[in-house]
Amino acid sequence: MNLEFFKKYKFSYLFYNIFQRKKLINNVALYKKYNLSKFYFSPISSKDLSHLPQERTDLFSLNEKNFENVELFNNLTDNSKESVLNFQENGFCILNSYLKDAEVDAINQEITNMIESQKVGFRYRNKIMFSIHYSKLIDSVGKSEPLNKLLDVLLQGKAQLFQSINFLQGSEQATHSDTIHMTTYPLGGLLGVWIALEDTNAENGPLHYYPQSHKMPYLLNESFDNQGTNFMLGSKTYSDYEKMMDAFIKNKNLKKEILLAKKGDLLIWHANLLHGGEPHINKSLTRKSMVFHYFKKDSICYHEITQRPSLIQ
Ligand SMILES: O=C(O)CCC(=O)C(=O)O
Repeated sequence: MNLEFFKKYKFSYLFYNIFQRKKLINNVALYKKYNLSKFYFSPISSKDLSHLPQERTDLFSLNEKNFENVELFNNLTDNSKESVLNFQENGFCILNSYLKDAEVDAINQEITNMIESQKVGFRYRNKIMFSIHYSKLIDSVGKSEPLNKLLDVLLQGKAQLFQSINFLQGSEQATHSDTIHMTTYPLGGLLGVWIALEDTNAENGPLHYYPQSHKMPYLLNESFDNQGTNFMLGSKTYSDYEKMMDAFIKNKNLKKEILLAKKGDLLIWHANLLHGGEPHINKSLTRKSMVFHYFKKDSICYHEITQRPSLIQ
């Protein structure tokens, strides 16, 4: 039996997760709340939750009053304020010059030092995963109170930092919704925060997104016949998901925008905003950037494609 086949077997993760009780403890109360007969370590996917109400609680309206006591919002430029107020309409917002040059330089130096000392390395080709676990500086950027207060309003709940990803090159990731990777019940309990750690341009793989695509249905395992069985994950691959997404975008005639960001700019995307990375054409250039993903507290948090509960530190 090869490793890939073993990973398709749901119990392969289950045994690992039995020993992760501390990181999965929230599931105990949540499964009770939703009357799910599952252990904290059990495999979970949208199929297990399909009998629960599915109305879109993640689409709501926002106005200035929502941000009355949010210091970060009050200190934004008029352009960035307007962008935040339009978050629900567009599925994203941009805070220009969120970090100062010196703050970005310190983060870049920290990443260089961590790579040199082998504290972190690259996974999935070009991603440095979870640098927040190794760097107090990067963790403090993700957990910054002013930022988190703003995210709380956009999530209509408490934002909880789950993951970070650092890039030195463009991700070149095909268009996707984060919800296929980090999923919640109720749907929509996730935000992505992307920070430019240098300017992006047409040649170094800038970020792209499809405005308003967050209002489209969530495309999960069922959408590409990947639900699997009680024992096995679905037989489809991630590239099958990407193909389905590509066909969906063409069919709906969605319009892409490319973000030419300036060093220090910050973009927040909705859980279901379709986004990805453009080709990194000039490999002699870098495209340093950082992503934080936040779950909404008191949501059931899991990974749809691998049907695993999320391990929350
Ligand atoms: O930085 C990029 O190019 C895309 C990153 C991304 O899609 C993600 O982290 O979900």
